[in-house]
Amino acid sequence: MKFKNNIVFAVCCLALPVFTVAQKATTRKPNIVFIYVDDLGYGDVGCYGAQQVKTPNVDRLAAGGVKFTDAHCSASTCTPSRFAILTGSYAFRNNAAILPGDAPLIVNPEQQTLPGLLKQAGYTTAVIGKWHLGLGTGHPNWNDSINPGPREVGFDYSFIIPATPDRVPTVFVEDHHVARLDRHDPIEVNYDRRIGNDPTGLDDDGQQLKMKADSQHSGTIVNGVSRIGYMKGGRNAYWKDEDFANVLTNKALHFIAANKRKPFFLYFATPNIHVPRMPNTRFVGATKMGARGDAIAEMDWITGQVLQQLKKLHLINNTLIIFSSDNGPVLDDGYADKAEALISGHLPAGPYKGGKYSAYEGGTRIPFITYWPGTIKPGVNKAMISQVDLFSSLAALTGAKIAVGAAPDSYNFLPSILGKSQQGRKTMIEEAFTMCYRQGDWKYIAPATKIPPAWLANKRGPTGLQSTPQLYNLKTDPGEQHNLAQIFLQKTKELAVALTRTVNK
Ligand code: NG6
Ligand code: CA
Repeated sequence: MKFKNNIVFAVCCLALPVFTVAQKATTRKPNIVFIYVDDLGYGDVGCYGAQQVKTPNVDRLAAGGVKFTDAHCSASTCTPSRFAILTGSYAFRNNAAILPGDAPLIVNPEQQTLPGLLKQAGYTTAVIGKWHLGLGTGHPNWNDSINPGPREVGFDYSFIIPATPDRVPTVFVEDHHVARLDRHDPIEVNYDRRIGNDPTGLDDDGQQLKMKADSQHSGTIVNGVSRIGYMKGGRNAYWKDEDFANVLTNKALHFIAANKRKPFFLYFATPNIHVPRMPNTRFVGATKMGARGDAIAEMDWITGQVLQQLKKLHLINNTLIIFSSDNGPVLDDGYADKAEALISGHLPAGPYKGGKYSAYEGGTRIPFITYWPGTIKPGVNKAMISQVDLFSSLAALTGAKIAVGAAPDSYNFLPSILGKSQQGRKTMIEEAFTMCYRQGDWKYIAPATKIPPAWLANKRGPTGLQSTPQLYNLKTDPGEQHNLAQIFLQKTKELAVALTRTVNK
């Protein structure tokens, strides 16, 4: 009997290491690729109703994955939405608003972040593309080591557009340094006054500009485009807008290949389709909608490149792809690129009202698709979720531990993300230049109390800013046409109180 037991024991011992290795191979943590598009509206891709632009790659993700119909970025502008994803907290908790190109980092390196959390769980992490969360502690010295930045908040590698494509400095920052900077031609940036001798949009004699711009976008001209802000020097480091897709996609594909043997998190924040819209010549004329439509076609190509790379490296069945946008659509965002004139019936926000900057649904209801062949059950999901929930959901996916007090606004909706549930939020905040509060199909828009930036008046879409409360029932009125605040006084009051309670939580 004793002998027999010993044999069993020996066999177990021998078998154990093999079993562990085999199990490890099959339970390897999934890679996570987050494709975060800029200013892409709910109706801007085929799978959400677009007809004038073809998006076969994004449509492929939707057909084989989960297409959410009530998913939201946390705000109707970029910086707040990105802040919420990386921190799991709504941006108002940090007063985060659209940042100039020389602003300090607004994510506290001491706090737990999404990339930091994934790093703890064994992931190699990278951000490639638009950052727009500030760099350094004051105004960065672009000629020196630039920190804190993405590296200090949890990214092992970063190759970024510091703010937006329409803002100076028009250079990429790789880890802590401006890429390709010639030390003999130092960069200087100023957001208050003109510096250097380069022409600005206001000097333009009709010869230098590829596109005319409004007065806010009439700072220093780089690559035939006048920007917000002024800069001098750093010529060797200037980006070429038409090469964004090639340069950034190459970086992303390279990162995937270099990390194919261990779990990675790639936050791929393409600047498409933000202004100035300057797709590569390969995409010019891809649609009849001009630069905006062509930039969407280019964005679809980018998505296809990522998909192909994951397939080629046999990573596709072990990678969760999340595809989304940072705010709703805008046609005229300061440059004369004919986006409005050539719209020809296309509905960038689909059936929803408003778009970028707006408190209406078009501001934050965006495409949101999750894709993971073999694991995700394809379908359409009506759950109400917010991108702020990615923090807790990805922690659940990877077994990472959320620190006490971190990610206060983030909830775990992993089962919905994996297509196994239709469970979403019961309530949600949407941030614009005012605050909105969803409770199921009810939507309350608080009266605007802060004075919005003057340029907002030039945007033609409805902002949703009113001096009195608004209440809509999105089930019967998805286009937010009938303000019910004066009819359902009790409901309006209830939601106003609930919003205040969440804000003060
Ligand atoms: C606005 C800019 C706009 C764009 C936006 C940020 C003006 C008049 N407009 O302030 O062009 O840069 O900020 O876009 O300055 S976002 O997608 O990054 O939020
Ligand atoms: Ca944006």
